[in-house]
Amino acid sequence: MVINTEFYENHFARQEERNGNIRANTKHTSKPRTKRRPSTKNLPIGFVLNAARGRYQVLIKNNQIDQNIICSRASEIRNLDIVPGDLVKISIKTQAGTEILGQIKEILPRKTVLKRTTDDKNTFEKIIAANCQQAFILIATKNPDPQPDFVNRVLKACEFSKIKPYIIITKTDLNENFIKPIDLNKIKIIKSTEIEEIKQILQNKITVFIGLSGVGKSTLINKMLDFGVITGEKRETNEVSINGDGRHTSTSSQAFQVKNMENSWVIDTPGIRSFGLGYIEDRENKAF
Ligand SMILES: Nc1nc2c(ncn2[C@@H]2O[C@H](COP(=O)(O)OP(=O)(O)OP(=O)(O)O)[C@@H](O)[C@H]2O)c(=O)[nH]1
Ligand SMILES: [Mg+2]
Repeated sequence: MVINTEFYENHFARQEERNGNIRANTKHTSKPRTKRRPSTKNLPIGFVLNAARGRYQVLIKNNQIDQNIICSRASEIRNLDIVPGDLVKISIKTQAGTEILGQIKEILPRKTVLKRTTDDKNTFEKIIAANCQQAFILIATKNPDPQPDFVNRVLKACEFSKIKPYIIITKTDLNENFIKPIDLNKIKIIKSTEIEEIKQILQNKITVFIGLSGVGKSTLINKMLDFGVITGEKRETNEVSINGDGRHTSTSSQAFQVKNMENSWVIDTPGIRSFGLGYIEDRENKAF
C-alpha cells in the first residue's frame, strides 16, 4: 500500500495550525514553518543611539568595553518604532572586518515615551524618544519666532508621558527684550548660555531636546561638546531659512553621553513642525 505522506503532513500541519502552534508555510505547502522564535533571553542588551533609514546604531558593553554596533531589525518587529533611548536585545550577526553587525530582536518595555501624531485627528503615533525622564523645549527669542501653541502642545505631551519639561531660551543675543510668550508657571526657564546650570540638570537623566527647526538644538549640543559636558561627534547646523520656517538641518535623532556618567544622555532631534496630540482623548484639553 502506498501512503500519501504529503497528505498526512499537510493534515497534521493544519491541525497544529488550528491549535496555534505553528504557521503553515504558504509558499511550500509540504513543510510547515514554526511560529516559535529562538529565545532572546540571553542576548545582550544595547542602547539605541541613532535610528535612520532602517539602520540603528546601538551601544553595547562587551567585557566592560563600549561597542558601537550597526543593526538591522528582525522582521517580527518591523512595524514598531525604534528610537534613541530605547533598550534593545540584539543578536550579533557577522563580524565583517572590524565592523560588527547586529540585528535588533526585541525592544525592552519603555519607562516613558515622548510621542506625537501628525494632527489631532490622527491616531497614528510617531515616537520621538524613549525612556527620557526630562525634555528640554527650546524656544528662540526670534528667528524662528516663538510659537506658544507648539510649546503648549509639547508641554501637554510631557505631562501625559510623565516627562519633566524645562524651557531653554536660545538666541537671547538677538532679542534682549524677549517676553515670555506663555505662562510657564512652575517650569524652569534657562538660557542656552547657562551651560553650568544645564550640566547640573543633565546628571543621571536622559534628556530629549525638542523644538522648531532652527531654534538651535544642535548648536547647543555642539557647545556642550566643546565644553566637555557630553561626548560624541559634532552635529551639522545651518542658517535658518528666510521665511522663518527653518530648513530641517538634522534629519535623524542622535543620543550623546553625558561625560563620565553611565546613564545620562541627551538626545538631539530633528525640528518638528506640527505636534499633534491625537492620543489624548480629552479633546477640550487639547485645544490651546
Ligand atoms: N545668534 C544666534 N544664533 C544661533 C544661536 N543658536 C543657534 N543659532 C544659529 O541658528 C541656526 C540654526 O541652528 P541649529 O542648531 O542648526 O538649529 P536646530 O534646532 O538644530 O535645527 P534643525 O536641526 O533643523 O531642527 C544656525 O545658523 C545657528 O548658528 C544663538 O544663540 N544665537
Ligand atoms: Mg539640528
